[in-house]
Amino acid sequence: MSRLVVVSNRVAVPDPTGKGAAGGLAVALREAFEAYRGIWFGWSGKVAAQPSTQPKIVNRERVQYALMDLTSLDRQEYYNGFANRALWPIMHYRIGLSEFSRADYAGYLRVNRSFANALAQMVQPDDLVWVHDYHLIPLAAELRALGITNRIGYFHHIPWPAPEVLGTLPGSRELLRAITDYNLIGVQTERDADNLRRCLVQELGAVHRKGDVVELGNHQTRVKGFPIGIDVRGFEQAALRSSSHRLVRQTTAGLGSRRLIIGVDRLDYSKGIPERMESFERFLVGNPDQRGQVTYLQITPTSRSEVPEYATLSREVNETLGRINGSLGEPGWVPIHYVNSTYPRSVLAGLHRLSRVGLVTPMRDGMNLVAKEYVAAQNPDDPGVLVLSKFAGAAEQLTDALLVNPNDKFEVAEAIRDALYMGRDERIQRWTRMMGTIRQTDVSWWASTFLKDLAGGKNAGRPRIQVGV
Ligand code: GDG
Repeated sequence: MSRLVVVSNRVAVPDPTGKGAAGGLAVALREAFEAYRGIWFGWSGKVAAQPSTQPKIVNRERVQYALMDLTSLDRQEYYNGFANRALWPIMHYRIGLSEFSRADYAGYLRVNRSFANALAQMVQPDDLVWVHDYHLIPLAAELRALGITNRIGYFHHIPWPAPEVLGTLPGSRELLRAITDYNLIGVQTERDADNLRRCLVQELGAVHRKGDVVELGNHQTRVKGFPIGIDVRGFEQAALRSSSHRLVRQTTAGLGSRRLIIGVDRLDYSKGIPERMESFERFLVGNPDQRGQVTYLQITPTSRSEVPEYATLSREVNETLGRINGSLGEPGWVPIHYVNSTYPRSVLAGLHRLSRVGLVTPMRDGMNLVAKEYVAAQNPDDPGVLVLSKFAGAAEQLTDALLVNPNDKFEVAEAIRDALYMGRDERIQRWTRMMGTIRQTDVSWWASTFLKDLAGGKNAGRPRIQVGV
């Protein structure tokens, strides 16, 4: 049977006690390793004086974790630089925030090449290789240059923008050429798939054949939507058990008769946190009877703090928060509670279940797992209402949420009001339909669908056109 070789920027090695907060991708890929033996290869998260030429191996059950150290220059150029300051903003349609530097781009290519050199020595002829996310777009091209002919798949977790947007990034044509070295490219939504196919056609002169097939010169690749899911049962159970958790009990007691509105997001400008706070402000201004009746809790672990745009965002959020709480708060009532800590998954699930409204209003998002987690955590007899940005990938599936344009504060404020006033029957109907979708397309469905497609695809090796195809 084929082995599975997963490659991602960071590798989640389980701690030996089996505890530890597992992120979405870690859960997804561990499920994939239930069906396959294999290797998980990537950055250890450590910085060393010399870059690794060979990975450090950690064996845990069926999986071999292969960990590469980076130098601080690698981290600066590849990770903080090209991946997070140039690619991330462009992919989220924020051309003005994208900081391109030739040195960073060279560092990005250098790390991809050094990963490929180390990985090529470990890959066996029948292995299925599955590469994750925007840090590693050129990896397949580097592996092909070393003679690796295995099936290689890529999953892009963040949005893929329209050609007019991607085209503003220097080096984007080279990235597009490199991405065609994958046999199968997975994106979150049909909109992303359409954008990527249009990029390949418009920028490289590729031809879009039937369905998901794109042909460039003498080879073909496939671009297809595979909406990522969550561990639905795990989240449901965590939410059910959570009421006894100290933090959840304290929050319940502190709320009294007030209703809770919740937001959970990494501190990232794509998530629309200051914009969301201003929408909540608009709601309070337009509905003075609701002052003192609702509390908005925003949980926001800090992220990428070495990237300057994130420090700016942090200041902006704090200023917005201070202004709103200062102008609308009253003795005994703070409208917005803002916390930067990271909570265990069980606590998050419990807080979601307590909340009458889940506010998920990113300016752009690949999928947004929090939207699905909010739905999964609800009490089926008295579920809360999801207010969801139409620019989150999740909006393609969760059409029973209250869909909003996060740029329109009046529209979001109105949706908050509608959510708070929605009757129980309608809440149950909407929730039941969303939960059905979430269950059908959970995380194991996602991983197994992608891998089946990659393993069963016609064109093995460098995706060349086969005679007669
Ligand atoms: C990228 C794409 C795509 C958050 N705070 C805490 C915590 N979290 C967890 C959430 C959720 C995860 O982090 C965040 O996932 P998202 O999907 O919302 O967003 P990104 O981190 O930007 O992820 C995104 C995703 O990849 C998967 O493909 O959906 O579009 O941008 O699971 O619950 N978890 C814990 N404590 C916290 O305080 N334990």
